[in-house]
Amino acid sequence: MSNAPQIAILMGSDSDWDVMAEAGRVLKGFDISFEMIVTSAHRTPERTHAYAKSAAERGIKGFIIGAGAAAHLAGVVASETNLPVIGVPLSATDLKGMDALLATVQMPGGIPVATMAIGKAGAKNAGIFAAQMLALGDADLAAKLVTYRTDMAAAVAKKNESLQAKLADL
Ligand code: RP5
Repeated sequence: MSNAPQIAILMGSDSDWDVMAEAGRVLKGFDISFEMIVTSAHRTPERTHAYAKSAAERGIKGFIIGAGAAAHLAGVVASETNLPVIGVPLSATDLKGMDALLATVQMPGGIPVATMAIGKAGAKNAGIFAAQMLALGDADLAAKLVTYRTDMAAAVAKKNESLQAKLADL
């Protein structure tokens, strides 16, 4: 992994860590350098704006942003940068992520946030999506993504074999 971070993973609170770690795991698996910080659209607005504004000049190529509740973090960052922003809505209230999903996905025309599923699947897919973006200019990474799919298909085939064995024993 090279030292300069290519992807910035942001989360609104340390309570988001368990889910957002999924995105970090995926990036690590593809040897993509990243940094991960807690910053909040509402609780630390100035820091969030400054971070978003300065990211491109530091070599960041895209954001993965998770937040729960009235999740404005991804949209606020997107408003300050032309780098691609991937949003991950998180379940943090009694509304179980539907609040964050709508706040993240319903961006006004002109400021896109590529919104993933709520929770761990969304964080995982955010990591893969970031890898797919970077792979457009990186043949080695593109090859790793092909292998990732092949391995996934092999794992499913293996699960089916186990299931067929259980079925035979019914
Ligand atoms: C959001 O509020 C965070 O992203 C988190 O999901 C949620 C709750 O934050 P805490 O009260 O746990 O710090 O801003």
